[in-house]
Amino acid sequence: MMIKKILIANRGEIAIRVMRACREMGIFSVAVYSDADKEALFVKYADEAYGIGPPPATASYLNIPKVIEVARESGADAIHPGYGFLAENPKFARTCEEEGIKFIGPSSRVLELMGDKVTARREMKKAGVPVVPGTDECVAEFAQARDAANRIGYPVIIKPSGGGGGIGMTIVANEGELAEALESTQAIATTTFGLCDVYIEKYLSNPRHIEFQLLGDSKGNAIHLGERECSIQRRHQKLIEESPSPAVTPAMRTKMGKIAANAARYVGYEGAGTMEFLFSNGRFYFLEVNARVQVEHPVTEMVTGVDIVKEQIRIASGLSLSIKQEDIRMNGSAIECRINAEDPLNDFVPTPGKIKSYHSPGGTGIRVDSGVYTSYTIPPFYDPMISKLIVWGRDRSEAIKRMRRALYEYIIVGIRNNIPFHKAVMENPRFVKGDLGTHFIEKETTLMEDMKRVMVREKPLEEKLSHFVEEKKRIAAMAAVAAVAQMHHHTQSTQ
Ligand code: MV4
Repeated sequence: MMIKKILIANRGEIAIRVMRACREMGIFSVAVYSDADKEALFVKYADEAYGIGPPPATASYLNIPKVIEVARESGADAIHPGYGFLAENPKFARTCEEEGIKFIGPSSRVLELMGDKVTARREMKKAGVPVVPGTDECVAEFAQARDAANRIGYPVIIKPSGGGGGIGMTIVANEGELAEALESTQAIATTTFGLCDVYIEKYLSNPRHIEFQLLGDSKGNAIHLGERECSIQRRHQKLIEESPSPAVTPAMRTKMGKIAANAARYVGYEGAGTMEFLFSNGRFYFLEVNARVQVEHPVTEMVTGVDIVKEQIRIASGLSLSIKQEDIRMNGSAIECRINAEDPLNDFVPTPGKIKSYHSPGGTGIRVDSGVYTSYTIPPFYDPMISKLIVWGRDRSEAIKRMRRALYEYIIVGIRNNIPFHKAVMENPRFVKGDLGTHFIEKETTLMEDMKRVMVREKPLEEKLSHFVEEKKRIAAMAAVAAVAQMHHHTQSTQ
């Protein structure tokens, strides 16, 4: 039975992304919003919208009974959770199952299996996925930890089993540091995830973060859409993602994609998901499964042409995948920059506030997924992402040049943002070479100065444009002059 009406239990750009798929499929969309999001674009985009409570997420976007109540009231037959909030919450998925509302995502059983990282590791190992050398059970006692670490070899990393995303992980260089590290990780595991269980893995230094996009349907079909490289991250927040990875050969892609899709089939995975790997010295090691649509899914859409959200909705409706593995071709190269309201020159502190003027880039090969507009105020209660700027090029080099061009067209006035950071990275020689790793930002110590140089270089633009009194004309002129300045800079730097 095709779904007719979807409640989107999320906000911002991803809510709009899902609603766009709904509109193309002839499905009605229902927004839910907190008091802080009354003026948000996704509320206006939806066919219907319902307030669900005060700004803090625990009182609104995480309020399961309230979300279910609105689904009932509006007559929605399915809920799309987006990413974050309730997206991987097995209790929420189970409530939907019990209430006869289709949860657009894997079953509560699979969410439970993948949410516990020790169980996920064990399941994936059974399914034939290479995992990092480590413990297959939770580690509770020091003696157990000592034996495991000796077997694995130092350095090791202790991780909370209930976690993911890097919170509470401790790197241990030798046995002398083990007892304290074990205690602190167990403490964080208890307070943050309500589960004191931790596990131990071999610590890989500066690996690449490479993940495979998966789709599984209710008929037992599972395919992969190639990989994304997400090595450019800071404090476990990804900032730049791309597909394909500059490190993955077609043979490696075929082999790892097959392993990942087989594992999805093995656990009965329904919906879109991601299998994360660390990639080090030419080898892949399973890390965790993200059982949701991810922020960075557009780079995969750009190179494969597959609409991942539409596939999610088809799968949830009980239809088969619309494509077969042999129909998937990786065409060209795509890069995403997350444009955040944060100050890259001041330790990336969040800078929510009013966007006074806004001009987003356009033209060939550009996609901007955003939930903002001129005069919109970014509320301080949620993550500070303004938009995702995604570009496509015939190859990585063209994609980088197009991203530079798009970043120079992008004008956000009123709040500090991380566009200077992205401009600096797009000119960084190691980034351009594709020489990436999860410690890229710490290791590239010149990025700070590079950003400042970029900003100084653009200072004259603003002065040049001060005579444009009318806001709209000023923005258009800024975009044009910025583009010219970029070309001038590029000509100089390549001569
Ligand atoms: C690792 C690792 C090295 N070796 N696991 C970070 C995010 C989470 N998904 C997994 N993470 C890591 N897991 C093994 N076996 C390196 C990271 C990692 C990291 C860990 C602690 C502090 C900062 C980090 C930054 C990047 C990657």
